[in-house]
Amino acid sequence: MTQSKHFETNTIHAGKLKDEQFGALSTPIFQTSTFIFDNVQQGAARFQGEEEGYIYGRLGNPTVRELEQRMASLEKTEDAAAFGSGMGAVSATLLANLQKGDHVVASAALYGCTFALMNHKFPQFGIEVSFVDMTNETEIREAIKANTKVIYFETPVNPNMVVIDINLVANIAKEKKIISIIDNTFMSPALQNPADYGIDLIVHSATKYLNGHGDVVAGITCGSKEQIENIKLTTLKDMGAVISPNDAWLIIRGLKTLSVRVERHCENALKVAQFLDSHPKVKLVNYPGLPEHQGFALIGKQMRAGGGIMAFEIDGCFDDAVEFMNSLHMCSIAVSLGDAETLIQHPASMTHSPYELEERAAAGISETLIRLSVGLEHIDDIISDLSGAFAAMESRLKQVS
Ligand code: LCS
Repeated sequence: MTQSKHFETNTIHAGKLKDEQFGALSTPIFQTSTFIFDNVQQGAARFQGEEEGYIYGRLGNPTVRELEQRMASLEKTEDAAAFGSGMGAVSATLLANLQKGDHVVASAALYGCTFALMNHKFPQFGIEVSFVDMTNETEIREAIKANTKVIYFETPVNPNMVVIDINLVANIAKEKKIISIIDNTFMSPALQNPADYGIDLIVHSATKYLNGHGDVVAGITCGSKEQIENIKLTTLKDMGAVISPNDAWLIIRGLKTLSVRVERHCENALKVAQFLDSHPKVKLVNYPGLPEHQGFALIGKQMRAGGGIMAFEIDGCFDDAVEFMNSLHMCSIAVSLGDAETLIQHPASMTHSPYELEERAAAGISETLIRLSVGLEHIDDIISDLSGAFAAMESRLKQVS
């Protein structure tokens, strides 16, 4: 099927490979490590790129190819490459575009392992990184140097939910002829299409909304044919963060319900944010769907809704935050996000522990910040669990004092 103008239809049909042999509705899982050649000449021709066809599981697989085509269609890019993890996608995409002596401008606040890769590993390879506040145009422009090759950011930022203006970053990158890379994990293509603004490469942790069921770790990069070919022939092929066909199939299945899931995530999250915002024990709520949020004005422009994730601070100390989280019954204390289950975590001690204390402070990640990925349970049950945990925290505090 050709591309529809409707996202919901595309999540189900666009990029699907037709099963010519049996007409299977659901994509077959080609659970194979290698592919048989008819003869030596055919094997040689495939290795030389003179004949199309599969060679070996690390170089390509039909089930994986379908996932890639589906994601390229949803992100409105020419092509895509799938990986065995989001970090596989992030590292392979960056390293395919960087070499010794290059410079990167990156957002000061990033997912913890992306930050660790750039801050701890890249200097060992002679790649320099400047971390800036990407909401500040002057700071971005001042950080760009003659050897800047890549500009890298997430929006909303994990975990503090700051929203960065995609159009602004894309325009600076185009003007300065720098490759722009965005991590679109938090919004997913259901809510945000960075390609509309001319962003060059879009990476995802497919572990999150794309799969949506908490049973796969995977990643995807979407971009031009030329860029994806470069990644596939260098850092994917030679570093090997390959996805399994079975995991690719689970994500294809997850994608079919992406738009309905994300719609409900957003609906529930807005109600949870409003509840937290009005709770006396909550100091602040960072949710882009609330009118007072710094990124609210970009809703309806670069993002279609506020998403399913928020960060908030309890009016109290670190121990109070711990007490609150330990008093929850239904919400699970777990890292990851975008699953059917409501997940709650403490960035300073969990996902963002690769940051030093001062680095966290500079990135706006306080010690009492809590991140909540609102799930698909009934809204009354989510709010009742949060409400009960606040009550338990308060009664414990009264006993202690
Ligand atoms: N990018 C973002 C924005 C992420 O949140 C994550 C993982 C990754 C990349 C890496 O993806 P992975 O390799 O795990 O598939 N974020 C996590 C989080 O916030 N909690 O647990 C993992």
